[in-house]
Amino acid sequence: MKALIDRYRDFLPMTPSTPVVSLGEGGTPLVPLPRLSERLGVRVLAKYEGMNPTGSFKDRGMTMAVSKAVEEGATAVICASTGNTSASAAAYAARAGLTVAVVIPEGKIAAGKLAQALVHGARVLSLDGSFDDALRVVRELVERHPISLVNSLNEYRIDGQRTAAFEVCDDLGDAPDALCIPVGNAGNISAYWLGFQAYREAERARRLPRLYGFQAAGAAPLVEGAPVARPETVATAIRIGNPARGEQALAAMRDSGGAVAAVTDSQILEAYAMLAREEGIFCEPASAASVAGLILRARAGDIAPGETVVCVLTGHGLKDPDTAIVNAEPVRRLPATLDAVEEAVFA
Ligand code: AN7
Repeated sequence: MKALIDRYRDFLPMTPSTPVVSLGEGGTPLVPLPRLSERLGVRVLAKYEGMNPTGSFKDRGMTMAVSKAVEEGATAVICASTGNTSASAAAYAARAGLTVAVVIPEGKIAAGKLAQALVHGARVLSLDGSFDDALRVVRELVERHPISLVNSLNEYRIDGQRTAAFEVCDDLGDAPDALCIPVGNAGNISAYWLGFQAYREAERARRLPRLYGFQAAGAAPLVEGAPVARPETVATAIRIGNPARGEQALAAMRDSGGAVAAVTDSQILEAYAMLAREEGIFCEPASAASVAGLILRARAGDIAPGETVVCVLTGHGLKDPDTAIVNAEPVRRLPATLDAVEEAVFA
């Protein structure tokens, strides 16, 4: 295992005394999507971030943030989270021997993510409020106590998450024409943009991609131009009404020649089911917003025929088994007889 930090050490703010807290993150596959590519007349690839150790892209930033927290002498870390950050923080804190508390919005975190935070021994605090309320509280708390905040406000998180852009360029030999990505708190899209820029400056890529960010229609503050007080979407990972890095993300999209747009829950679930059934890829609903968004962009003529587009599938489908089951055909119950099974299989 080569730690992500060691693979891209030249691009990261490591010192000789920074410990490497790693679970084997990064190195995720760039999977071609042949059926979708054919349908859209575009070369589409998925950056399958669900293949990270805790099942989401958060591990790229968490390996950096927790390594730096240890270097700086922290004994505890905390985050607000819609689920994936808490799962990742819990795992990396366990690995480093740190105490961890995670603050989540009541009832709105997917079952797999909650299980992860609990199994790794995090103190899980569920607030009667939204993610935005949780983030506000933890930001105030870390002002008062020597505890390290590992939300994407933490610059080390962003430093680490830039490595996804490096990997995309390394795999393709250059940056793609466009990158489609879900946007919640807007850290990841900001990190990709910084990553693509750093790689071009280092002459490891020749060009920059257009960045297209997608929010869920019920939680689309960057599209509406104002915070959303009560965000709602089936894509609970991006159920965020006041993104901390909203301005930075808008600038990235604008400067890259891309744009931000909203996708409805039904468009998200359609893309989610299509990826699973036609491409064999199980991602969580928030991740499918990137593909739902690409379909909109391609139909609007924003993607030229033959262009190479990378969709970031930010988290694994197993994170949210309830959404998978509720939106699929029901399981058929049968008596334990050959006749019944034969009839059901071949019907
Ligand atoms: C699967 O875990 O904000 O725009 O607290 O879990 O960088 O926030 C998760 C975000 C996309 C959005 N896809 O990324 C959290 C959290 C998945 C996510 C996003 C998240 P950002």
